[in-house]
Amino acid sequence: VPAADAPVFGAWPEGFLWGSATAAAQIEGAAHEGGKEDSIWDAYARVPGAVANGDTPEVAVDHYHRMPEDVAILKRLGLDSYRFSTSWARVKPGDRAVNEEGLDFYSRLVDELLAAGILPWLTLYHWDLPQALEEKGGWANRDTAYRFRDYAMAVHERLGDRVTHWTTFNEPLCSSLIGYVAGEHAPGRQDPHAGLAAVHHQHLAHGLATRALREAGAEQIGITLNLTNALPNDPNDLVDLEAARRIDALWNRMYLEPILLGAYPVDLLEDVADYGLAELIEPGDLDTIAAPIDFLGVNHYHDDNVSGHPLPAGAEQAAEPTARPKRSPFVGSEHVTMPSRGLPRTAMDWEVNPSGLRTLLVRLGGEYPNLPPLYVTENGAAYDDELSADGAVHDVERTEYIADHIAAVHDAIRDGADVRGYFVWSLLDNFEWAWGYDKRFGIVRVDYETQERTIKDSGLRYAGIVAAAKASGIR
Ligand code: GBH
Repeated sequence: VPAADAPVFGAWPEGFLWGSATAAAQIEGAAHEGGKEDSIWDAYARVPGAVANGDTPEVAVDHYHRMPEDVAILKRLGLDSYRFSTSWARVKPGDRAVNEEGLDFYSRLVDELLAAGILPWLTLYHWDLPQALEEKGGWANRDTAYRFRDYAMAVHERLGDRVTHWTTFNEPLCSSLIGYVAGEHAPGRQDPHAGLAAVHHQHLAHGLATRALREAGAEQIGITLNLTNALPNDPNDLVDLEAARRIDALWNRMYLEPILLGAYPVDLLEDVADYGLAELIEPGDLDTIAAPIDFLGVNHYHDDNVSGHPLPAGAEQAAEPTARPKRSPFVGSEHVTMPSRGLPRTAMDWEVNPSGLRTLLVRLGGEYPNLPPLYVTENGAAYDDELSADGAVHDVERTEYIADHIAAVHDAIRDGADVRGYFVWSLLDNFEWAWGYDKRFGIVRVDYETQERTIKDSGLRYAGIVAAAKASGIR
């Protein structure tokens, strides 16, 4: 595959990990096979109007049945690592006994990856809680954190002899505030108290699982956060500066500080004082949450341009994926708006600004002296691409997006950021949550009728960048 003309932006650090990422509910399908029961996404997708076009994760891209073919694609692309998630509802359906048949699937996947020379990078929670646990209160129920630790241990017991890299949560912000407050993701609740309870209980679950995994001998343990640069729309406007502070507190520091410093930010606790976060913290919780981690995963797609003023009349609003009413996910800061900066946008309406990734990666090291090594665990773009008559997918914009962001990562490393790897989101077109199959993020196209896979130009270019980077010598 490698293209000789790919830019490499100079040499890369020794051992820099190149990969691609997916998530169980977005690709596996087989939603009710092999002993798997409903996750909250299976249940939520059945709510009329919840997901665009009434799409569901029932079949997705049939990865459950096509796993060897998908691993062969990773190998063909020359990637070092594959970031995937295990489905809790497949491993412990209804949170009952362990479903060995579910674990068998992940065991085969891990073996297939290792045989292909690809490092498995396993995420335990990418948003698909067993529906049976949601019916007991879901993440708003503190007990769910202890159930998560049990599930993590069940996966480790079966795969711990072969999997070295463990991620507890993917983007807990989304599965708490977007799922329990905005109601735009499963379970579709719109309750700020429940949302902040979900935040704290996911934190606790992360800490409990981190400790238990450590004791069980897991080598590398971390968490993936979706971090953003919260930029004041007008840096000279105090109202915009205050709004940006609030979003930085809620989006970034609400996660970074309990995990890295063992405390919630004081300003955040004030911003959300009406919603009971402080009251949920039990003695010892913050110590548990601050259990040392070996790496921090950073998912970054776009910056957030933040204002405390209403949007100008007639400003174009981002399209809504679904027919359901959506609440603001900005708990305690519901007045905040995100005006356009007039930059180019992807099909998600997200602004493209590669230098934001560089800024973010460099800034984190400056703000947190005990920051562990960073991995960009997701970065990528949705565009409406099509299969051409020549049988290829000429996704020029995605190709540029990926190359420009890789260049930004290289710049960040040159500026001193300790970044050890980069994973493109996503290996395959897939179930894009509330957007269903409308938005394509893959570097490999999937025909949803035939399930045929076609490596897009962006995938070929990425493979070329990886090959050239590896040949470029060591920084
Ligand atoms: C990631 O999250 C996911 O991990 C992945 O599963 C998904 O497919 C991929 O990105 C592409 O969407 O509340 O209106 O301010 C998405 C990143 C960042 C999207 C925060 C929603 C907040 C929107 N998310 N963003 S809003």
